[in-house]
Amino acid sequence: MKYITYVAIFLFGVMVMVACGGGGDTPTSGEEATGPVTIEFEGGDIFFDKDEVTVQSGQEVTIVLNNVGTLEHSWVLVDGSVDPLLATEADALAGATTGDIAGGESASITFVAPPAGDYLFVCTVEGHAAAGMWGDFIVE
Ligand SMILES: [Cu+2]
Repeated sequence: MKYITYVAIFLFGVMVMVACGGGGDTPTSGEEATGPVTIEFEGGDIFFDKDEVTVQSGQEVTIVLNNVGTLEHSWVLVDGSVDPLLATEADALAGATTGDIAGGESASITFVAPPAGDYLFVCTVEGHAAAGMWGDFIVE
């Protein structure tokens, strides 16, 4: 009797796992992979709180820059071939620039992630990239 009970419980468990596994998993994870994403940055005197982020090509990306310093800071997306120390707002891709944001202020920009590749985000305020205010923006 006991053995049969264990077998019955085991088979029931397998059936539940199969039923659930075939459910909504695939569409949900697909949506999450390409759905909009918001990435929040803290920028201060003189740093970003992140040095690398990764998004999906074609994904709608919202960047929030919270300037927690007293100096002006910016967040500008540029191609990976650009020297971050020489980058200016004119290098911004896909309209992805916050412009110069005063200390204590926040800004939010939304853009569509460019084709897969290696990009950079840079604070284009003079001297800030040289002090380390840039990082890798990876598009998969
Ligand atoms: Cu800066």
